[in-house]
Amino acid sequence: MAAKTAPADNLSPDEMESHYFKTNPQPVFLQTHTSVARTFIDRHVEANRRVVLVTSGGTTVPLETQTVRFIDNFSAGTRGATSAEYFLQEGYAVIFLHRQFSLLPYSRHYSHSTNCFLDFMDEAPSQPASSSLSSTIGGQNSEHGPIVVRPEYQDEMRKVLRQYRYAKENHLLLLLPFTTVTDYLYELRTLANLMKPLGANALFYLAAAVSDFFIPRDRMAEHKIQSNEIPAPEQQSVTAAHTAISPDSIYTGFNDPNGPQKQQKKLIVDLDPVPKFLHRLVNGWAPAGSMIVSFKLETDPNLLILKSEQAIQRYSHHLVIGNLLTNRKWEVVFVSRKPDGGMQERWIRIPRPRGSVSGALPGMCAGLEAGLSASAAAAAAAARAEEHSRKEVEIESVIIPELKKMHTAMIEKAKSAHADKA
Ligand code: 9Z3
Repeated sequence: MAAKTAPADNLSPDEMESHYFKTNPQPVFLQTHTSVARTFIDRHVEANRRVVLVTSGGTTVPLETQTVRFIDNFSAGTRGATSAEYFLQEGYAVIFLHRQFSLLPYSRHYSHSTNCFLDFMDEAPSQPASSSLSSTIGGQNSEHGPIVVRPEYQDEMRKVLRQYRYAKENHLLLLLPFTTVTDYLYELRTLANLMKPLGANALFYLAAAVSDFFIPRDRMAEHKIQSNEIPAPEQQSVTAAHTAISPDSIYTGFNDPNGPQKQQKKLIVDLDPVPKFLHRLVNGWAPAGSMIVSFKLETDPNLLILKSEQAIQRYSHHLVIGNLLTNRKWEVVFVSRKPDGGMQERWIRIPRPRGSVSGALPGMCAGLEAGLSASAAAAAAAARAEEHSRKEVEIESVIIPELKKMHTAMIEKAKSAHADKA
């Protein structure tokens, strides 16, 4: 039997782009994002500041237009959110294009289940009724003490809070959420085009885990996919609108005609490849002279370098940062072209955090602690405090300054080429 060909096969990157964006509708919030991003970028063009677009988190692949079910991936957005903080520290303005509800710069320290924010807080003893503090709580006299940050976390939280406020007050961080892979691609294209006036001051840091497969809109079921036959109209006590759906028109339900008859249908999902838009980003969407860094995720160590090199050869951008799922928090590899055109690789490693399996800091939320005795809970709290005071190195604290150096070299080169021409 002949293999089924995807509609976009044999198309040039330009044709693929126009086919994809013509056939898959844009996100409803694209216009609003465009207008806030334009203001943000204009401000930093004016200040001659470098701007990095950080993409972060996973993308969903909806199975229905009115989406009940979707395919997703593992990414929590740790890499992106952490990197954004280090870019801000290095003086960049950051556009943070992230999967909605994934980790955000700064709040990541307290929002995730491994660092439950409630574990950082306490209720201070109540003040005497005459004190101004207790009388102002909730606008009335209160028997309750104020909620405070526990003493052992004060220093760290103050530091995070100050950095967060600084970024916010100086308009250095723009948060733009997306959900689906198509939303992501629309946003990436729009933002890259808006960034054109930044020229060499623009940097793209593509850390989002973008799905390689999707269902094109013209093949997507409108309504929730049914797992069994919809009763015939005469037996049905639902509205006319529902009876209009014929069981034959349900896209993914399937029963093997040769197999035993079953009540429930199988769900066979037929996905197309998501066109590779890195080529279009490099050769059209992004500003001339900007720096483009993509990530390559693998699970097989034997493929990591090979696939990273392939990406550089295929898309001719500046750097691929390769990482493996299991050790991505303490080991990455920079793969790029040497000046003579050959490939080079450079490993960046940090000490593996103690007692860590996946690289996440071992933490414990109140829910988990509830079953512990008072002394065990106290010991868990003390361990948590120790963990926080022991400064774990984050690999992004090494990656980002390295990228800044490379970006600086590119900007300098662009400037001297410009001066030579003049
Ligand atoms: C990465 O490789 C990121 O480092 C991770 C970060 C997704 C592994 P977490 O969010 O994980 O911190 O949990 N991102 C890029 C993965 C990707 O989809 N790359 C594409 C590919 O490999 C190219 S852009 O084809």
